Amino acid sequence: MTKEEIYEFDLNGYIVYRDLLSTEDIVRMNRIIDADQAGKEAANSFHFSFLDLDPCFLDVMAHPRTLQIIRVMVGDWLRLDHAYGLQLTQAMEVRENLHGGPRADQGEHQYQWLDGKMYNGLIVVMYALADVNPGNGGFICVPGSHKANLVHRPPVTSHLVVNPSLKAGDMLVFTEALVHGTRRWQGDHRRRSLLYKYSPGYSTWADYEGMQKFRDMAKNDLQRDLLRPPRVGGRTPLNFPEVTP
Ligand SMILES: O=C(O)CCC(=O)C(=O)O
Repeated sequence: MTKEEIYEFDLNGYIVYRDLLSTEDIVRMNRIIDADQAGKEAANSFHFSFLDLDPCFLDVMAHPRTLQIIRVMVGDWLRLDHAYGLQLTQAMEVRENLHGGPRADQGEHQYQWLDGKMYNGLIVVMYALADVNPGNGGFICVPGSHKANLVHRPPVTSHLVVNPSLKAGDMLVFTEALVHGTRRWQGDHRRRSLLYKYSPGYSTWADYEGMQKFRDMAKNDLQRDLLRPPRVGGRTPLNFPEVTP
């Protein structure tokens, strides 16, 4: 991360990177998900699972540019905690809400600096597979709330709440220590996002047992290491891949 990017993430608790996924990737992933959901209840469900639908989704988990960024946030032992997709249409009911915030979930949601280094708990990498235009709804947050000194969740309609716009292929990264949530979808098209949630190597938010099956699908050491169970003793850092321009 550049100094400017670190400043932005520190200030707001989230940051958007543009064009992380190519148009071909977006079309392909949407086709795979559509095919999986065709005729199923999942097509109308807010949450969906996708990680085992195609090897391309584990490739995205290990995206070199993404890992380079979240390494700064989570450290050299980072691991994939869990992943799921979110989709919304105007017709879908969604419980509008704000949740998370500093020290939430037994203190797991955390944001701290020590000796010039950033420390985070669960970090969310959200790839947009469809545009989010101004006022569309979907992901919302209270910028800066990851550093708030009071426990408070304003109403979703508060002037403190923002709804970041995204183009398909953009990536929004946020800390779960940020107060964040969802608003009803107002767009004419369907919202669809893939959420990859990464933890420091010593911790887990989700039940690790649910992640074990994905490890068998990993096709290289990096993917296997990203899917390791949490541990401290004797742990080796990830072997981070080169980022090619
Ligand atoms: O993107 C959204 O609508 C909400 C995501 C969220 O609440 C979460 O990742 O915890």
